[in-house]
This record gives sequence, structure tokens and C-alpha cells, in this order.
Amino acid sequence: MSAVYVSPDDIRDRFAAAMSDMYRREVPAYDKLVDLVETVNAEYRSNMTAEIAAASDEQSERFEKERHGAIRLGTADELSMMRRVFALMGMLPVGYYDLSQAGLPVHSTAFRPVTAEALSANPFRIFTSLLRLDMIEDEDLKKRAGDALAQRKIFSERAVELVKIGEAQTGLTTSQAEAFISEVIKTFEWHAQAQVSQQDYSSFLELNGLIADIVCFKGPHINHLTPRTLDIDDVQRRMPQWGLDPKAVIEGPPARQCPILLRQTSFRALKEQVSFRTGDGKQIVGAHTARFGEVEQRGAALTPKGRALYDELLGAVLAETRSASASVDYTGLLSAVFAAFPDDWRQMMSEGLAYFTFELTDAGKRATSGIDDDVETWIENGWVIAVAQTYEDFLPVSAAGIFRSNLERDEAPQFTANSNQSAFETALGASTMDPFALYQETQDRSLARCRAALLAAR
Ligand code: OOG
Ligand code: NI
Repeated sequence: MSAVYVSPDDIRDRFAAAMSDMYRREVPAYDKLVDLVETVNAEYRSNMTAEIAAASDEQSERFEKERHGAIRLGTADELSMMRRVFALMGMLPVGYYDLSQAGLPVHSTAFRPVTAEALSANPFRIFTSLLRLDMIEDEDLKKRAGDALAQRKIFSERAVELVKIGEAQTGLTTSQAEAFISEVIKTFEWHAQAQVSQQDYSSFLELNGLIADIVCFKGPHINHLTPRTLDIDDVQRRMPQWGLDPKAVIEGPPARQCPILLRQTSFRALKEQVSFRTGDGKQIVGAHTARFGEVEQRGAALTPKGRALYDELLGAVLAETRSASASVDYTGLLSAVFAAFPDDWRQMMSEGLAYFTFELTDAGKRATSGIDDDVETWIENGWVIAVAQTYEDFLPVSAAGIFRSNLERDEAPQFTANSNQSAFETALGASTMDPFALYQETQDRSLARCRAALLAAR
């Protein structure tokens, strides 16, 4: 009887809160960032017009508790077990992100809820990367990395047992869910003790900061959490006053009247004390730089056509930045180039650039005649309103920027691009879902609901 089980949405909600609590305790700078974001959001809200509030999910309950995080895994077994863990929380793998394009030896997916209902309950997402040992050319280091990963167990026995129970029952009881959360959260704890020698650590670090972070420790510590803000420019500006060291630029699109996709910034990763093993069983003290805090501002999900335009414009900005000899005003350039992206919801809808959900208005509920199939006419008649769907995913170029500004050295691309989605999915033990299809489905369903209601009234 499924009624005895806690809903996956509830488990995710509690898990997300527990993760945020843990990270606030572990990384006081993140605690400060959350306070800053709450301050900025409260100020912004007090100036927000009712119109703006109604046209977005920015007033919704999900907003304040909204977080994403990121982890980096070492092996296929770790990734496939992680998939099973997240499935019990209603988080499924969406999208494939090829970071080798940006010269990083990982590829990734985002575990997240996929239905409109689950997203509004709590949209908690984890950007999950898998190390690509195949991209390490040095055979000796590749072997040492593989050996270090082979000897670690990132999940407790009890966690694995609870996953199996949850799968067999297709759910967890209240006490099982509590145990599940407290067991699984251990996987994401920080380990100040490296499982390799300082010499090995240095060799991995020399190769790439990500490799050192993934290979040298007992588990995939959560490396950042990200609250959502209403005004990312304000957060970026105020970080130094709060004692936080922001990365140089905000990733993603420029500030706009009609926000699109995702804008992100972070405070730079902290240098933290760790210890390394020595041959004689002693420990020596060193440092590792991996953990940071991030902020995001989310806008509308774009259709493939809108996304292609975004990619084209961003590509032009990056090409110009690279070719410029002197330092360019990146923010000014970004805004200038993105003037070519329509900044008006109606236009974005008629040109098919963004995804929307359609809702019947009170006038629509009373409408009794003149109903045809054209949604634009319904909107003109005031029967239906269109609200842009929030983008629930990530952006590969932005993710690369976030990765890079948090590696100890800002490394130039060292690895050759070679996308390998099928290898990723084999490791995952499942295919990744297509994000565009999810937004399209939500849009189609909302349209069908409006149509049915209007036809029934005829
Ligand atoms: C992941 C970086 C990507 C984002 O928000 O784009 C990311 C990492 O540093 O492991 O979290
Ligand atoms: Ni992130």
C-alpha cells in the first residue's frame, strides 16, 4: 500500500534542507552568501510591482528554499548508484553536458525533478560530473588515479541497503526516509584527510585541478550550493562588502527586461587545510582549493530556436573577447551583442523563442462564444495568459566558467574535445532525458487544458 510511503518530493525537500544546513556549517562563507541573497531578495521584493510578480515564479513558495549544488564523481559505479539514490528523491538525469569542449576532463548531467508539480514542490538539482579517465594521456597517472578511485566506497552499507529497500517497495516509510537522508548525506561531507600522498596530490593537481579534487579524497564532497536571487547584479556588487571574493564576471546572458535562461556568479573557492599520508603512516599538513558558493538568477526556458540564437550571440561575444588585444568591457559588449535577442514576451512567443505555460483567466472561464484554436487570439481576448517557463537546467559554457574560476590555477584548455554521451549513459545505467522535450510537454499540456476548458464552455 503506497500510502504508507513518504513522497519523493518530501524526501527531496528534506534532503535539500539538510544539505544546505550541512554546507552552512561546513563553509561559513556560504552561510554569509545565503544571508546576502536573502537581504537582496527582500529589498527587491519590496520594490516589485504586482505585474512583475504575477508574470513569474518569483513570488512562489519554491523560491526562497531553491538551491542547486554540484558534485564530481570518479567511476561508473559511483554514478549509477548516485542515479538510484536520487531517483528515490524524484530527481532524474536531465541533459548531457560535454565539458571537454571547454578543455575539462569531465562530462555531466543534472539530476532534477521533471514534472511541473514536482518542480514547484522543490526544484533541488545536483549538477553531477563524471571524471573521464580516458582523457588522461599519462599512462602512469591514469593508472594511479584509477587505483585510488577503485579502493574507495562513497556510500555507506546502510545507504545502499536503504536504496535497495526503497526500490523493492517503490518507496520509503517515514523512518526509512529519515535514515536514508542521514546516511546519504554522509557521502557529500568534506574529508580533510586526503587518501593519497602529497606527492601524488601534486602530480594530479599539475595535470588538472579537477582531477586532484576527484581522485584524492574519500568522497565526492558537495563543492558548492547555489541559492536563487532576484537581482544577481546587486549580489555581485555587494559581495566584497560582505567579505566575499566574487569571480570576475557574471556568466550567461546580460540583464534584460525579460530574463532568459540562467545567470550565475560565485565567490572564489577557498584554500582549506587538508592532510596527506606519508610513507611511515604519519600525516603532513597541506591545502586544497575546491569549495565555493554560487548565486543564480533564473529566467525563461528557450526553445531550440531561441537557444540557437543565444549560443550564436554568446559565441560572437566570446570570439570578440578572445581576439581583443586590450581588455574589453565584457558586460557592455554582452549587452550590445544581445540587443539582437528580442526582449519582449509577446515577440518571443510569436517568434517561437521561449517556452510558456498557458492559464485560463476569469474572463476565459466565462467566455462562451467565438472560440477558435488560436492561442494568440485567446490571449488578445484576455481569456488566457502566458507565463514564461522557468529554465530548470544549466548551460555548458557557463558551467565551464564556474569550474574554471574555482580551480586553483585558471587553467587553459589542456584536453581535446571529444563528446561521448553514450559512454556517459552506459556508466549512468540509463539515458539522460531531453530538457527541450520536458518544457514542450509542459507547454502542450497547459495549452490542452485551456482548449478543453474553452471548448467545454462553448
Ligand atoms: C560544477 C560547475 C557547474 C553550474 O552551476 O553551472 C555548475 C562543478 O564545479 O562541479 O555547478
Ligand atoms: Ni553551480
